[in-house]
Amino acid sequence: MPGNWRSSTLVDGNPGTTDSVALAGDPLGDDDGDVLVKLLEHVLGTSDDNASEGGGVISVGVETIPVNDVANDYFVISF
Ligand SMILES: [Ca+2]
Ligand SMILES: [Ca+2]
Repeated sequence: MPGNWRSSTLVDGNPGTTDSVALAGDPLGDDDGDVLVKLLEHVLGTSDDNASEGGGVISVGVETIPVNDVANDYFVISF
């Protein structure tokens, strides 16, 4: 299978057409200022033109987590 193939988002696929949506603009930009970059908004299907969509979907932070009985600080991404 060629490396650029992917599964369709539609049941039974969409032969002869595409359902892909190209990302336009700076993938690291945040036009609506909701702290979610355009690339993540694209992946999540939210709008980078609307701060009420996407903000709060993903949060990042540092948490102290015990692993094998040793507690350390870890970078955590929650969604
Ligand atoms: Ca955004
Ligand atoms: Ca948004």
